[in-house]
Amino acid sequence: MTGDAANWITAGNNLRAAGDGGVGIVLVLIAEAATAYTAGSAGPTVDAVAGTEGLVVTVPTYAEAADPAKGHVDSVTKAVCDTIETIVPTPVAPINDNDNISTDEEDSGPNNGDGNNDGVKDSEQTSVTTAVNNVLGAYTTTETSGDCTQITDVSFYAESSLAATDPSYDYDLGLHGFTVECSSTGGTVDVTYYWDKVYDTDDWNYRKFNASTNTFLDFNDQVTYGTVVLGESTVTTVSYSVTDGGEFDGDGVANGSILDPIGPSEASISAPNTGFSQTTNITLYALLGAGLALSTVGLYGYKKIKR
Ligand SMILES: [Ca+2]
Ligand SMILES: [Ca+2]
Ligand SMILES: [Ca+2]
Ligand SMILES: [Ca+2]
Repeated sequence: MTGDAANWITAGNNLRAAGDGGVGIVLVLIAEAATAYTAGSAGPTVDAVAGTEGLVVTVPTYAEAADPAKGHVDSVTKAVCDTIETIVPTPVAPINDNDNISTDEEDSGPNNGDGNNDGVKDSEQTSVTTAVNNVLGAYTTTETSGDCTQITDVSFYAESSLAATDPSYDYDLGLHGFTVECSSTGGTVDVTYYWDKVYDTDDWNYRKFNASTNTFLDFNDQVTYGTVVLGESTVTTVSYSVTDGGEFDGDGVANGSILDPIGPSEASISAPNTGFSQTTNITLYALLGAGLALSTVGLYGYKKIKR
């Protein structure tokens, strides 16, 4: 401060007290201006334009205000940038939730892109993924919680596309699956899968495909069915848990990641696999029929010969 300290204090305090907040105004006072301001000049009311966020730097001379070594230039530059950000917010870059489903696809899903109805767009949630189930031709949503909440992929499979098919069960609605990363090895994920509409689950029998052994496991006693209202529609949900490295982890290893192909099945129309395929059975019936016809003809011929 120089001998004009009182002027500086008055000017600075007036500026700080001015305005109603909100937008920051940056002012640099130099001695002459401060003196003029407090000398009774009615002048424009700088108070009116200086917000409470305003930066007031008081220096005795222009030279000092401009002297980089004094740091005023840096502080004013920073304040200007902060002010500009306040006035013109930086566009928010789309959040990459790393679930391998585009923001556009998730935002196009049911309930305005909030397929699990938690008030947050699924495109902004690593733990929630809405995607087109290409077996159904409809959107479905996968929601994870617990130890594993970074979904890295979701997939949908026709049974015929798997490395093995289930001999005793059919999966008319396909299977749904995901890969999720866990916060620790051996973690457990709690999953809720949101179907596209309400289904009659009475005959459903959820089974799990283990990709490491190419076998299907009965999973129905592990799942809980429910319904949820999504906007104007109601959908079936299925909830269950899977532990990394456990029996139902599709990759079969405790490695901090869970693989989960699963789906509702119904028992095949044909009898459980006995070694005969359905085609074989039909052929067998045809042969039996032919045999019956032959024996009738034989019997008739026998009778004819005898007569
Ligand atoms: Ca996404
Ligand atoms: Ca959501
Ligand atoms: Ca997401
Ligand atoms: Ca695993």
